[in-house]
Amino acid sequence: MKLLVTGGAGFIGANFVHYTVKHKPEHQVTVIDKLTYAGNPENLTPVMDKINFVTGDICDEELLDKLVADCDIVVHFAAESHNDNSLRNPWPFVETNIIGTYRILEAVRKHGKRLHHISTDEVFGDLELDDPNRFTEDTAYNPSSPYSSTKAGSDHLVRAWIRSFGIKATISNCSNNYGPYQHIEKMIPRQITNILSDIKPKLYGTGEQVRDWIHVDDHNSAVHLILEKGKIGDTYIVGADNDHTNNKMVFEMILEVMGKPKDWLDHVNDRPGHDMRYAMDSSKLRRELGWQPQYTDNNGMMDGLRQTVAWYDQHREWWQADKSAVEAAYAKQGQ
Ligand code: NAD
Ligand code: TDX
Repeated sequence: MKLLVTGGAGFIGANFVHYTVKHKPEHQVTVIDKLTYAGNPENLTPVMDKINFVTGDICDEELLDKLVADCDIVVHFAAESHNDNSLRNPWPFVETNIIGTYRILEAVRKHGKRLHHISTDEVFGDLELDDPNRFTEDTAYNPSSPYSSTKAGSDHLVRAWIRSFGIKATISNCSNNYGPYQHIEKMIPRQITNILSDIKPKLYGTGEQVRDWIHVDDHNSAVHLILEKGKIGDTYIVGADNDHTNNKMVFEMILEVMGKPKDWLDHVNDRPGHDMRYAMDSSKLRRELGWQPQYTDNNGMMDGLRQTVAWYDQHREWWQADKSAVEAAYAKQGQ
């Protein structure tokens, strides 16, 4: 199969390309990536001789038409992905997440190609801390931030193109990912690189918010399974049952793995509109497609974190040049 991977120079996309080259070498991979601040071609250096890399924008109709015509499946990761940035400047989120997805839908419709659309748990909004429910494929959409509302918009476009035009598409909504190559603006790599730089971790607000964490390789094994066995038109929830408060993640997990005292952190301003809790019920994916995550429960999460800490420790040249600018942008918000 010829895969066109959008956003393949970003965190999850690059890990997907590595995973594909290693575990599914029968596929030919072309990446299209605009190389925004979040995209780094060095993320693909180890596999660059095995793939085709195109620098370009998914909003570029002509380029997309040519690339989609020449592939079998589009795997669509490209997005503006960070909530805090969407609060500072929402426009790139509207442009890439909504208009970009529209361009992809029109190209796959024209050329009759398969699409897998990567989305997020955030489209469902949030749960109360004491709510026993988890998000399922049937949960109503209720996004909170400019980021999550543009991702929700993109999911609605995909669903409408499936129903109205009969395109061959699937959608997955995944929980919070962690692992190598994640931009240091995000929670886990921000705290790891803070500690490696002798800066205290920064916890928003009370730290009571809950996130459901998944190792990026578990997300990508799910994506491959959906590409192989997913039912056209269906949505799949992806989550590894690792929901923890941010307090626990910082106090008991990151600080412990990195050998620092439990109270070595700063409480900083909260995120406006901060979602309280995400929790995912991935039983459909497990039951229908036989998916099993590798990094589950507390032990799995701690193993994944240790590997991730080691990766950032061993790849300081990958993040050090960006660190002061990322922290300066946060400092302006009191974060
Ligand atoms: P990322 O920000 O690390 O990477 C995004 C990539 O897309 C970058 O390489 C960037 O250059 C590229 N890109 C941005 N705009 C583009 C455009 N107009 N044209 C072409 N390329 C463009 O994001 P990520 O964390 O790897 O997320 C990938 C996808 O997974 C996104 O769709 C995101 O919504 C979704 N997702 C992320 C998480 C998470 O925890 N990170 C969880 C669930 C779903
Ligand atoms: O410095 C921080 N301190 C802190 O307490 C940062 C950066 C975050 N946080 C909190 C905010 C969230 O409750 O940690 C939690 C996780 O924050 P992020 O890493 O920014 O992730 P989140 O906003 O939950 O969104 C992520 O998961 C869903 C991804 O960025 C999205 O792309 C994905 O869709």
